Amino acid sequence: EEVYDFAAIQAKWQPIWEELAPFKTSAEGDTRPRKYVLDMFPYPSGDLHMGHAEVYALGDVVARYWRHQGFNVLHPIGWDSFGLPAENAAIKRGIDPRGWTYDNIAQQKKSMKLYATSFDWDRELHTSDPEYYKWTQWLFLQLHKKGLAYRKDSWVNWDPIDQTVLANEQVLADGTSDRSGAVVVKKKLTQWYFRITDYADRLLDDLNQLEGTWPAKVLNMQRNWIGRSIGADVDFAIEGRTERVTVFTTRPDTLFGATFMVVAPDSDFAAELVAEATLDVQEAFQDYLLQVQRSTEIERQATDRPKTGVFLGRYAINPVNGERLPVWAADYVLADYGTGAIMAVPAHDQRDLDFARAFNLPVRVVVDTNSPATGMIPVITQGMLDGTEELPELDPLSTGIALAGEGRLINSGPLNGLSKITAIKRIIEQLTNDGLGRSAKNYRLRDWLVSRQRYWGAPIPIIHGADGAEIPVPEDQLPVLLPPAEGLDLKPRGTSPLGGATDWVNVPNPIDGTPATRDADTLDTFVDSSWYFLRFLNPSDDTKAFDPKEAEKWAPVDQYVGGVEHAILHLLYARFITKFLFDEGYVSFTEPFTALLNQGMVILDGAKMSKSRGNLVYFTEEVERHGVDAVRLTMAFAGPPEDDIDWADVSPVGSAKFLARAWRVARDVTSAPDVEWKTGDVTLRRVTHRFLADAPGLVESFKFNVVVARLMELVNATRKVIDTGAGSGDAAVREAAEATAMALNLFAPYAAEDMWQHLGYEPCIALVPWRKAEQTLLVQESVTAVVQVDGKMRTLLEVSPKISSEDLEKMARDAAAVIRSIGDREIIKVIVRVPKLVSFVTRP
Ligand code: ANZ
Repeated sequence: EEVYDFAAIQAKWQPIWEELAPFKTSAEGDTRPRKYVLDMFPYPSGDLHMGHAEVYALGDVVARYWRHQGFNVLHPIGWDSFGLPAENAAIKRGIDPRGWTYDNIAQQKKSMKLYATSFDWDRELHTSDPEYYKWTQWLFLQLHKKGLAYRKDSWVNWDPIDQTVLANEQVLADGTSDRSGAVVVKKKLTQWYFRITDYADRLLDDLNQLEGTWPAKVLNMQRNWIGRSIGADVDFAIEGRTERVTVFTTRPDTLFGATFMVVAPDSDFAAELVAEATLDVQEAFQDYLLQVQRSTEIERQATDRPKTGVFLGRYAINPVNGERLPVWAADYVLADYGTGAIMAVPAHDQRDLDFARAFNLPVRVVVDTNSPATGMIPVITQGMLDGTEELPELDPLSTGIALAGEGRLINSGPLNGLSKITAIKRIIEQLTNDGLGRSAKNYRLRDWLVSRQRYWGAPIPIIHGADGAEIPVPEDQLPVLLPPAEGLDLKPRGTSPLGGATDWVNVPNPIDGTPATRDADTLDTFVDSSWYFLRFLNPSDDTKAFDPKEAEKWAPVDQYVGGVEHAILHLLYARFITKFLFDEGYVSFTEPFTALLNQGMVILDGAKMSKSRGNLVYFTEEVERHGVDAVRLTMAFAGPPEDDIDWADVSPVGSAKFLARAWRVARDVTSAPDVEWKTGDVTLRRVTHRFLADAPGLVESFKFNVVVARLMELVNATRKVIDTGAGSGDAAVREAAEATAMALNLFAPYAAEDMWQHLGYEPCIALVPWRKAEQTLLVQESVTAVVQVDGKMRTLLEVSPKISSEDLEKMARDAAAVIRSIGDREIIKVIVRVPKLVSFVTRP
């Protein structure tokens, strides 16, 4: 007897699929509804790993499912192939990053094809191909034209190991680089930025559109990252300075409680103020500044850190009461948030209070939070509530606890007696009228730093004139080709290696032909991936980045699938670029990914897999040992997709056994394809049709593991009929085997195709429409009837939904539990509601 041999089945079908190319997609002349299912594309750092095995298995369930449901499904793949790992590997081994990258791609592609993911390979793209990055450069130029790509000097996050700048998003919570692990330091450099902050409100507000189709966790992460604060800007005069200085506050109601001002030591404003100060102050300030520059932003924002600072010898004037406020420089105020200067209200802000206590500055309470209902009393006792016990002292100066709670305004002139919200409104009105302030918003989000001082990326298409002019490379001269790596020193040293490509760097000024130089930096790879989903629509078009007409047909992406590690960066950038393209009229939608599925990680023994831990499970080994289908099925069966999969807890061996069992069922079918279903075993038919009816909803809500479990039930039920029932010739056996093959195509495409062939059909099963469940077979075989005695439930009966009232009553009377509970009492009334209820009323 023939046995299930996954290797032989893989070897048999792979070339056939290659030839038939069943997943080649076109919108041309196809009237089916369309779906765009996209998996996050891989970074080719080596062969595929188990994380890839998971994401591409799950994404493929979705893509294959919608095809069965009659949709024209676009499911493309490409490579995110620029980036540092290639460059670092190249430096380490003295090879060309290009060669390293494309060798890895070849390997991954081979693995991906073996893995039988249903991609349209005709749309494959590589972000490191000139055909692709030409359009990344084009995108840069469009942003530049609109003033959304600009250069500025600023303090940037500097990775001293990789010798390159990092976006804020690439600095981890502990202040280290997410790439190299180095402690990130600050360095002042001229860098290119994208003005994503112009889009902050829309990036925040449009998240509401994604409620319900994106994981709540991701929506929250995006919201926090953008971090909108609503408040006011207030202008303070500075003694001895003509211009006022503006501070941002979320609590303008506390303006009367301001007792000093603090500026960021690394702000231009601090430098300006200190220039006029005494030499002693200047010296103290310079020492302090050096100390500050050694600390990370995270350290500076830590609340438990002792407060440090320097008095600058200058005074600000509170616009509402004319009070003189000493101006300090302290590192808890950040230069690039708000205006880099704050009014300090120590009574109501904890950091200001800590600072005031450290430097002996005055504290004035202006909000009376002294009421148990709203105050900040640590422990409220019953005595406090009924007034028999005195309220504890709430003086922040002695308790050290700022009064952040709600309450009525005091010590605040015209604001006295008002609630916080009314006071905020009132003071903003007053400041606005007096021209001394206005309502204001601030964001945690910073502009996106896009320039990198590294080789392996898309060159920035700008030429610098001798006069300092920034000249965009004319669009018809794109792409600006990356010069060959040969002969360049790629070792990181803080400036781009491209600077060493003399022939490449020195170019005539496109405007007047005078000597000029190319910008030698390259673009952050997140720029490459911010728009790739559009390039898939016509990846070989060399006349435009993407075709708006194709975008109209396919985009936005209906279902995006990928790891939660991209919850902030990549998604935020893609959302921003989409909004920009919308504003420019290139697309008609404002969100790129309508729905998002985040899969968990594949871990081993509870730990993340990594080379350094030495607990890697290798993709190729698993696939060789268990077969593609078993690995894919295991990924789907492991649990809800968003949970981590511990590879030590799952059983690819079990998956392979199940596949063999399913496959044998198809082998055993002896009836012909045109057999009359109706003649088949009704019990099995019911199981089949229940499965066909339930599976779509389960797949659409990503309960893949439940679908697999139900499929196992179906196979067992089929086996039972073959072995102990009507036998392999029964029509229901064929019907069940066909349904099994069809559903297995979502998870185990090789086994499914082979079964399909054994069942007498031509390839490809992936293109066969989903069988519709027959309503008449969905009627439940049994229902549960409740039997009550004197209102108490005594037993449950499994009965036919068509049972007669008499039969049901008889069954109930005969039930042991009922007999016992009635005893020798008299039944005076019986209520029967078929098929659900029998209720006896008795009397002694
Ligand atoms: C006075 C005040 C009184 C404040 C009070 C708070 C409470 P979020 O919510 O994060 O936006 N602030 C403003 N700019 C700052 C900077 N560059 N570095 C550090 N802190 C800064 O916080 C806004 C509040 O943080 C502002 O409101 C300001 O302190 C401070 F009872 O102003 B507040």
